[in-house]
Amino acid sequence: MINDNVLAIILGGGQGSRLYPLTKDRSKPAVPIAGKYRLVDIPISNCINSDIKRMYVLTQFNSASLNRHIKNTYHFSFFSSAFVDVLAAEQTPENKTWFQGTADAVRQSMHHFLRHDFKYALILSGDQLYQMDYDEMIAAHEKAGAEISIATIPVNAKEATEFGIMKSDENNVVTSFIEKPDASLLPDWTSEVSDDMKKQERHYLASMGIYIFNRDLLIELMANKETNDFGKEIIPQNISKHKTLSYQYEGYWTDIGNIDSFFEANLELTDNIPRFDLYDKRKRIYTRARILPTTKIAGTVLDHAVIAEGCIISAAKIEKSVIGIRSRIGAESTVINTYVMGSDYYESLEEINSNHIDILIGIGERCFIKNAIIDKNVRIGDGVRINGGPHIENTETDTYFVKDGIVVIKKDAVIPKGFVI
Ligand code: ADQ
Ligand code: ADP
Repeated sequence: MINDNVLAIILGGGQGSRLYPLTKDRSKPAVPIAGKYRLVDIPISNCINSDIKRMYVLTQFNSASLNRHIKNTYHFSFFSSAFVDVLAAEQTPENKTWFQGTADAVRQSMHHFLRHDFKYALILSGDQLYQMDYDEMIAAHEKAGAEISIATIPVNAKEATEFGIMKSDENNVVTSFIEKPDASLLPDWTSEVSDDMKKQERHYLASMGIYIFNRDLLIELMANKETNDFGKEIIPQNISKHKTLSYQYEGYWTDIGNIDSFFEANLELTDNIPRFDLYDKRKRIYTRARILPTTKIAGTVLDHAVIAEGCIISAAKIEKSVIGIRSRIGAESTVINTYVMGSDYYESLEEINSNHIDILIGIGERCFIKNAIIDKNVRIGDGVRINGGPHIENTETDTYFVKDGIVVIKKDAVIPKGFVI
């Protein structure tokens, strides 16, 4: 089934580099998560599960890995109108610059969207982890006769300063909105929330950055070239002019737009009952079907490990870690609190011999790795010690980057034998 009324627009990331260095060589939607997926698989899967099958992904730059991933993953029937298309910021005679903000990204791509019939544009963020049925939100939007809808979630005071916060009336119509309020303003912005939310001290109604706009209104708003951002300009300027509905959601939702939250969200998948459920067949998360061999493990103590396909593991111990596709981890190595993204390819014996490769792709023998993110195709020599944690200062070298105690080994980096971080 396809919901022909809706066109989805996924905001795939601006110039902002909060996920650096994971976004050094790839666009944000292509960042690998959860061992075998990429960030963009989350909103795309939510759309597919909600029968919304016409999607555009807006991104600041074209990356080969994103295009390959989309092309190789989302094949729809030849006879269907379904598609996922990547639109990278492009220079045209009218637009000489990159996207200036979320609304500018939408504005610059309007000519692509308007080729399609749709009643509602569903605008989604590309850096959030959640499983939501957009159908229900669209039904609420239609029932209320709204022109704009915003998905909202109750948050606590600490989080409230990082989001758009709003108030609504008894019909859930938004009456006021403030983007990322200063902590001193918060006392004026509490809302009536459910008992469950009260118990968790989640008194503020935050925007999830998920919007529905009626087609005609979107065309009208995009004609104003002065406004470049939804949260800072479009939403606050229009709630009093156009009926704006708050669609409240209380399920699991987390923003994974920076290294710290990205790291936590990945490691949380190793919990006994993770809040993000990859095993729910009604809310399936899709990704590329790679036809990889099974994972082979020898002599390893595994404790809360999530391990993807195609790995060859002889480590001593893996604890609270996510191990991505095609990972190789050598004997007597220990990996704790770490997200190993894995590799894009296996090295053949001929390649190793003919290229005189000294340090193989993956993690060598007798290594100790804790509190780290190991990006794709990294070569870690034998006896390397990476001990992340609050004791290390933020720093950057050619091969690694430390942010808030998390050590990120950059894509394709080579860490020599015995190196210590
Ligand atoms: P932020 O997340 O801070 O707040 P923003 O940085 O604009 O807003 O990002 C929104 C989404 O758009 C992200 O997925 C981002 O990667 C993407 N994006 C940003 N600039 C882009 C560009 N130029 N081109 C393409 N994509 C771009 C917003 C709202 C808040 C709300 C939070 C919820 O402004 O009101 O509470 O989202 O996370
Ligand atoms: P996946 O979806 O499996 O992560 P990608 O398509 O993003 O895969 O990445 C795999 C890429 O790695 C392919 O483009 C493949 O051509 C490339 N690749 C394969 N072998 C090698 C190699 N020896 N060196 C560098 N890149 C390789």
